[in-house]
Amino acid sequence: MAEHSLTMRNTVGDLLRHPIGADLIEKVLLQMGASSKWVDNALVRRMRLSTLHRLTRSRMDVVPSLLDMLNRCADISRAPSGAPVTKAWWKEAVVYQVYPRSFLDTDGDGVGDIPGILQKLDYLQALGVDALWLSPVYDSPFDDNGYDIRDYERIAAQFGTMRDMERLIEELHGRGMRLIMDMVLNHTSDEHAWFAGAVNGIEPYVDYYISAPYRDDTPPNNWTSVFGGGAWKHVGDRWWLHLFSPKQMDLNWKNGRMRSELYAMMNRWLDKGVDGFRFDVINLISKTEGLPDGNAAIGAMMGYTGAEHYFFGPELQTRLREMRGQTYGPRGAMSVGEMPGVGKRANRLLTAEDRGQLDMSIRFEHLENPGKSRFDDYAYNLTFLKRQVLSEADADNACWNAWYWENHDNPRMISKIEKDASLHPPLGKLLALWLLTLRGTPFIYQGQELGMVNAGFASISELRDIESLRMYREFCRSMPEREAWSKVLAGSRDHGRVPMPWNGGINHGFTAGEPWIRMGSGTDSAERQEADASSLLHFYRRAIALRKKHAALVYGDFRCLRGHKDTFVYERADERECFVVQLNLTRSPKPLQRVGGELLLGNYDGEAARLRPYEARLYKRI
Ligand code: ISL
Repeated sequence: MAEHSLTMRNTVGDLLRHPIGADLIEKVLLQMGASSKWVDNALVRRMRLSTLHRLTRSRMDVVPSLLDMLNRCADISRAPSGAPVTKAWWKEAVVYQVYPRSFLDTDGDGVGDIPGILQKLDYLQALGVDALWLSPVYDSPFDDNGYDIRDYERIAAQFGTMRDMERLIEELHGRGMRLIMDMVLNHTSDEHAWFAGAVNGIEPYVDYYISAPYRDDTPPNNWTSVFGGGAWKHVGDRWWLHLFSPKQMDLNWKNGRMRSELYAMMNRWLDKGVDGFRFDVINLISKTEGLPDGNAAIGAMMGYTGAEHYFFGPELQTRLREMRGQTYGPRGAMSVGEMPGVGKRANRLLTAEDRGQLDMSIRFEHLENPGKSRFDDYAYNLTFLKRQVLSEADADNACWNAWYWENHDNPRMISKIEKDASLHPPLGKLLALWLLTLRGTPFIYQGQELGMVNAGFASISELRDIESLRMYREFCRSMPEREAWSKVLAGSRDHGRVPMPWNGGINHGFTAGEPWIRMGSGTDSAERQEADASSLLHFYRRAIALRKKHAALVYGDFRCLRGHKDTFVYERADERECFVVQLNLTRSPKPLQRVGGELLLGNYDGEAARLRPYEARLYKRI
């Protein structure tokens, strides 16, 4: 957009007025562990970009790439809305993510299945959740556990049949619950019929994927894969792009016929009754025209090269609008987009109600402390999470957040924060109360309600995840094996993927066969927690029930109250009721605020003069 076009003659202040520019600067400062105050300085703001370039070029040559990137962004003007919050079922819902492979196996093949989910609907209903998000169950060669789809309209045999799927939808609806399907639309498996057509030069499929002619062994550009290694695979007479594994081929969203086929497929799922979609890495679908090289310094910072050419691509918003209009929008189904790299301001462009794109997003900024990555072994400090929640709290009313602490791509949150297992029970409850009293839709990941912790893997042979295996190989090239293992162990997605512990039986009741991945360690089973009124499972039920009973906990305003820096005290209030949440974010006692009111829920028995380790309390003001 012309009014936003930036040149080297512009200033740092101009950069900060650009929504994506401001997001990126915030990200870079965080990554460097530097304070955001740095850019509040008037002198810095007045500095010309040419000067910034001269000063930083030798260490981090990013300014020209950044300008190009920002000048490619379209449709970025947004007047503040301030519109009142509209009501919607998905704002009131508590979503529960099922990772079907590891939920419950009913046929003894060691892999969870849809009949297993059907068997546990009573459990889920008793927990109080309203909607299930199902990680992919489509036909797949399972190179990336189903995020590599071979056929969008078949159910993988190991998970069951289409009839099982239809029963799941019926049973959920019969209970007043809903189903959200995971849609992986940035890429398909290389075993998808379209890709077979493409590599054989059959029209119209060649143009369904992103490719370039093969001339020699130099790939079309320097992009690397998020999972390590190059991002191009040579098949036949062409190079094909894969931002993830070499079996996950990026679709070409510039091709209208391909898009129509995707939309028609989604509409057939909606016809079956699904209530919404979780879109996998949906912000990656539009790539810079001409696929230019990525900036090396940005690549080094991100861990993979090229991201500035696709994390907020030129046609992203147009495509999201088009998809909404032609599929779920007119039917009132909900959408939540997984969007790595998208910051607060970009998120507003993509999820504000009046912009007709996505309803909510799954973002990443809160997952790691400043300067840390998932593969660093460190103790996560919860005061950072408080900062992130506060920074989202001023998002305008027409944007609705999705909040989550865990999913199938991350280690377990309790383990990231605290090594001392004796503190895990209060910590698990603090995380529950926090999540369920925020403004935004809470997403609970399976096993979180049981306080599952990291799996305690003993060696690389126990890991199954393609990302872990590829990153391990990559790390081993530049560091001793022991160090590589400790990085992979810190960040492996498999921690979140070990099976659910249902009871005290063989394989904790998950399977009668050999589980596809080893069982976790040290978590109380659902059966034992069911019998113990003081368990985390019961605590989740109570917290969910309170959220459902009191609209102020869903739609009410959020206000942070003054308190100690290591505590988080906030209010949720509407015109009828007011609640106060008080959290001790650390393992040592902290001052208690006298808030008055009735204690509705807490993670310790009785009252104490100070907040105990990870103590969490919910009061209702009278
Ligand atoms: O940000 C990341 C790497 O630095 C990753 O977390 C990545 O963006 C994220 O894993 C994307 O996740 C989704 O798409 C992947 C799939 O493997 C994940 O399971 C899925 O959630 C590719 O489809």
